Amino acid sequence: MEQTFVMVKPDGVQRGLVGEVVSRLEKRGYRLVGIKMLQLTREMAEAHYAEHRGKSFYNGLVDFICAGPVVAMVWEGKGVIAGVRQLMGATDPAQAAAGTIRADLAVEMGRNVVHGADSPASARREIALYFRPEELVSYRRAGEEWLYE
Ligand code: D4T
Repeated sequence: MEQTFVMVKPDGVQRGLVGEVVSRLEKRGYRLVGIKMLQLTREMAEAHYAEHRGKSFYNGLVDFICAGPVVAMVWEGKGVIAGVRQLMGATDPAQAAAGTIRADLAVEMGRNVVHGADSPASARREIALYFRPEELVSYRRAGEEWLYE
């Protein structure tokens, strides 16, 4: 089954939105297979956002993601990478579709509550950055026969 990496960013943790984010993914039917709270070091943040190094917003982004604890998660499900991106909405909350996490819970791009991997390669890279294989569990959620045809 496809897996993706999701993070509740420091703003989401401080604003008490961890449960809300988890709840939206759970209700869609995705399976939570790994979760941990951690304080990112600068080194981890730079590895996470390596693709943005050199961009104007990079330093602010690294400062922000290290500004408080985050919740890192691995979610599993059919089409979960694209599905989570859809539930999150556009990077800029002002452009995000109504009903998405970012449209409903955020105002500005630099405080957009949640991160989700944007491709299978990013998902693999990010999962490996935050989790050892033995930290992920394999199980089936009750009622999956009512979710999948
Ligand atoms: P993340 O990676 O946080 O899930 O966001 P996206 O995948 O939706 O968007 P991204 O990689 O393009 O941006 C990463 C992160 O940088 C912030 N950002 C982005 C910013 O502060 N200013 C900007 O101009 C851009 C493009 C927001 C998300």
